[in-house]
Amino acid sequence: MPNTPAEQNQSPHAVTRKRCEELREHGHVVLRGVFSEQEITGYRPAIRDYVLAKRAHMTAVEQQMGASALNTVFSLSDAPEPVARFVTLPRLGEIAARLLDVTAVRILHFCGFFKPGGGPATYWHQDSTFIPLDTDKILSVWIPLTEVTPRMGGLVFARGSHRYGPLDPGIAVHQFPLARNGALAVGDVSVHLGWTLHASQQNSTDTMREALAVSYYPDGTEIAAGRHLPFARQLLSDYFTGLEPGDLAAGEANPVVFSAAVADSETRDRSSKETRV
Ligand SMILES: O=C(O)CCC(=O)C(=O)O
Repeated sequence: MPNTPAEQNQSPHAVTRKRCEELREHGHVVLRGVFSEQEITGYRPAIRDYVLAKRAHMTAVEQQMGASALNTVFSLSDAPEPVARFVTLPRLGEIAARLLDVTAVRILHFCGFFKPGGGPATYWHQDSTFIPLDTDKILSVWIPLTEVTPRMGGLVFARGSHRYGPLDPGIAVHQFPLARNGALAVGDVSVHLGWTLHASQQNSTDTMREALAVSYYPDGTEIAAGRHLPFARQLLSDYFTGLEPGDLAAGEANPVVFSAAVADSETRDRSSKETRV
């Protein structure tokens, strides 16, 4: 997927060692200023049109909540070019790789979470319960397309819950301190791990809360056996078509979006060209 040289060369300055430790300890972290306001504003119309078209396939209840487990497939194969370019940005991939402490990541999937004004809370869940991959290293970057104020249905996390694998949400939600993101400015992102128990709050404003989440896993991960929840089955058929448990999760819908080896060799090429000039 072509990215402009400026986008490829952006360094994920927001990922400091402190932020990595925070993610490891809490299971979620906010990164400020990953994008400029101008960048998000530039991508927003294309993302918005795409997500709104996908919303038409949701039930009325799902539309109100701003999420669907089964009725919407977001795919690089039908995403318009600016949307595909945004979700495959190496900058986001590098953030995911650094936070997961791996050398290369693939996109798992991406999803629009548009919660209209008055929309209800989204139920507590752990993303990894729905993901048919043999790894605990799943990470989602939740990217607001507009400012999100605390009353607009921000994410809320059961802090530290990622350390315990699958949990019963109804019980576990009372066993961990709850942490809310608070206000996010345009350009900030919220990151959580696959096992972090989380929900989103009611949108008690009259403004649509617009967000896009992109999820990643380490290159080299295999398809897992034995997790058969409906959403996991849908992920298998829509995103890992034809792959079986034990196969490398490396289909066309899941490109490598960041590889440290490729980034290093590009940096070497650039500096040798500069030396020659
Ligand atoms: O944005 C929301 O309302 C829910 C998002 C979510 O559950 C996720 O990003 O995993």
